[in-house]
Amino acid sequence: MTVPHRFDEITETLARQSIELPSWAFGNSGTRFKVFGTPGTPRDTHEKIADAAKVHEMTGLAPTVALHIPWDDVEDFTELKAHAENLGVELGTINANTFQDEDYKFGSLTHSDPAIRRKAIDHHFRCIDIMHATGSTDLKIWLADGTNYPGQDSLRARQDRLAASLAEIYERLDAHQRLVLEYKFFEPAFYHTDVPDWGTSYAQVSALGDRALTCLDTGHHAPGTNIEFIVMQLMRLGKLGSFDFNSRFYADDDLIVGAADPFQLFRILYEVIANGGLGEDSPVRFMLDQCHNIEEKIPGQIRSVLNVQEMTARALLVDRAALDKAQAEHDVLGANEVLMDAFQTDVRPALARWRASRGLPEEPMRAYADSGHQRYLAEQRVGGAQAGWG
Ligand code: RM4
Ligand code: MN
Repeated sequence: MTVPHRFDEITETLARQSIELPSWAFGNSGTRFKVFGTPGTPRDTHEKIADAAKVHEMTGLAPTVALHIPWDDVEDFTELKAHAENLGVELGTINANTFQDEDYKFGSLTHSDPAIRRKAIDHHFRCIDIMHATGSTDLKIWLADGTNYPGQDSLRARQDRLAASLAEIYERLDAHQRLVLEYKFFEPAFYHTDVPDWGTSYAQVSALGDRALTCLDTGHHAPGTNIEFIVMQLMRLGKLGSFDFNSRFYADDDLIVGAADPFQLFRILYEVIANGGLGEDSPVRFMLDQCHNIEEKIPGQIRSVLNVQEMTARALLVDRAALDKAQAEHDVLGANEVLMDAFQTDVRPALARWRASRGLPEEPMRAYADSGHQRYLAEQRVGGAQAGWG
């Protein structure tokens, strides 16, 4: 065994970790076959934020909530900010949604019609105005743009229009605001996607400037992709801005992070740490991008942030000196063993004790179940339309 660290050597770094929650995780979601409702599901953005705040109260890990516009549109974002702060959380990333409007059938920021491109750019301007009211620093752009059939549109012209649209949006940001461009290799477009991979995102954001970075959604890669390599490369280039964590078995499943492949999550977090991603001035932000189609949503989010925390703790336990030595000696099996020793370490008891020492529930999942809060919400939130996609 090569895990010499004591747990108390890694708690300072662990204490720095925060994981942003997506407001949409608390609304109903589903597949194209069926969206199931759950008793107690929020009816509006205020209730979604209250649920996110509950996750933070239970774990101390999730101090910010990401919003999706227009899903979370409200009249008064200053009031929404105060509502969040009253509950002990802050508003985080603003996600610009340009994928549910009829006009965007053939694209948004890449559209060939200047009027539709204008409308899409203006939507991002509105998101930036919202960021001023909420105090958010990140504008996240994920586009559904792409084509379904070869020849449908010019791949090159779309890329050029995208660059021009992004430049206008970037120009509009303040000096403390960032733009993060997310990539996804397919869906809803099936032949080509306008930002399919990290290289395209990197090329586009590099043309913009220092405050334009890439967002890596762990579910947005083809099966078998070495995601930790991409993490390393983007960090090496100073362009990894944020993560959308989730896990996938087949497509963009948006399941609980660390559920499908805990070892992959470990490998990703190891690269984050090895490249300084948990340092005090790290540009890398952690966010969840998940949906809870059949499980309860608040405990689903609690489980998710705990999975990230547990795997971060294990990745922090890698004996770096032993690893360096084994690598220098080309000790293939020895180096691999150093990594596996950390991965196989059960950090749960130590984390439970540490949580208790910080005034948090030792076992957040159990504490939430025992609190009766889920029943309370089901009784309180009667009537009205439950929030969901759209
Ligand atoms: C996309 C992408 C975005 C998310 C939407 C809901 O696939 O992952 O980050 O905001 O889904
Ligand atoms: Mn995402």
